[in-house]
Amino acid sequence: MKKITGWITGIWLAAGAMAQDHPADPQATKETVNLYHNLKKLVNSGVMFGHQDDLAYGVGWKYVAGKSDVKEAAGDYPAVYGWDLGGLELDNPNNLDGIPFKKMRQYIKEGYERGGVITISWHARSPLGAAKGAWDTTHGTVASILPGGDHHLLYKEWLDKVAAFLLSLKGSKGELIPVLFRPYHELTGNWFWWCRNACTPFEFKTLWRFTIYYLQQEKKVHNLLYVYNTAGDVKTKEEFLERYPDDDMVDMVSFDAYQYEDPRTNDWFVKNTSRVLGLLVEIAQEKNKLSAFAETGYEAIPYANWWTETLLKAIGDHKISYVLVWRNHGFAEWNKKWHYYAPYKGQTSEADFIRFYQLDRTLFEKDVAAKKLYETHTD
Ligand code: BMA
Repeated sequence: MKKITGWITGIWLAAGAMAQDHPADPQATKETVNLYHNLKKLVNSGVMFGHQDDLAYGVGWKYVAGKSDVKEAAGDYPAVYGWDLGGLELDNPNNLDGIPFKKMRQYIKEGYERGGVITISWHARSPLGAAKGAWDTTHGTVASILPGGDHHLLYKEWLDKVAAFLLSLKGSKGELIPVLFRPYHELTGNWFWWCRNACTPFEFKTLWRFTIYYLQQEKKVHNLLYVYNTAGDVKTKEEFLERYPDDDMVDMVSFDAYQYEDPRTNDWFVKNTSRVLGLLVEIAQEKNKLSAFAETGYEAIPYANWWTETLLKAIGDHKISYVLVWRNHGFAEWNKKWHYYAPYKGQTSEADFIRFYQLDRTLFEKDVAAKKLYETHTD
């Protein structure tokens, strides 16, 4: 415990003199700083649409150059591309959903070069080696990887691999690709080893602060904007912020929430999302941070008007940077159900998705490419 306190004090003091309107990382690369400022402005133009694993596969296809279910349905790529590093920590060649990291790096580069935005989450396996991977809630797991813990060295090795991957993401001029990094997501849930029921607020904050400190200061990773992400059922601002690692290590606040019930008979999703977005946007304003609805979707989108009748209503007038829907896996053998969240050509909700796409307020890749988010703008 002594070690932790000493270390935290050091970081706290080092971070004290942070400038107000700048990414949390004082040494963020030029492109990362530009992205941060441009995203601050972009909320006045609209909400970016994002999709997990968009370029890697979709319903009925895998690894086809240039292909995207979103593009085939709407005519443009998503503005935000989500990817996940789960498995990288184990030296696996593929991530937890089967995407080779080599291909992922290439897709990230493609999306970035076209002007899109990259976000990365990390379903890291339990460091205790639990069979359920990230989905394990054994108490003490987080404590075991903090400074002074039994698995601290292992955790640093994991971060070395994460750092190496993040530093390998480069644009054509050799510049590092900025990433909205969203580790330890859904932290207020009760399903991952870093969730609320598996560690104390102090342990969580220390996990976050150590992780960011290590990537930034020890590994010199300066192409990240840090995204804090809760589950979707937070009741109050205090609850949302109970485990918040502090302003000097967060750039964006966000939450995840999915549609489960039929939206025609159950309005929970619209009401709840709108309520939590209200809290989120207030917090973002108070703290001068960005905000996002970082994961959502209605599995297999069985309701034809879900995009404009449900999702759009849920977002309402809230000014957030993006909304991202989860991956288009296709048919899931594990529960014999279709598992996808974006429409593909011919899917039930395609026509409504096109209406959603055509709105001025929704931003897809061409819209954001025109804004040149990685360049400096003086206006
Ligand atoms: C879940 C499902 C899983 C997947 C996990 C991480 O929502 O899509 O199949 O492994 O996300 O991507």
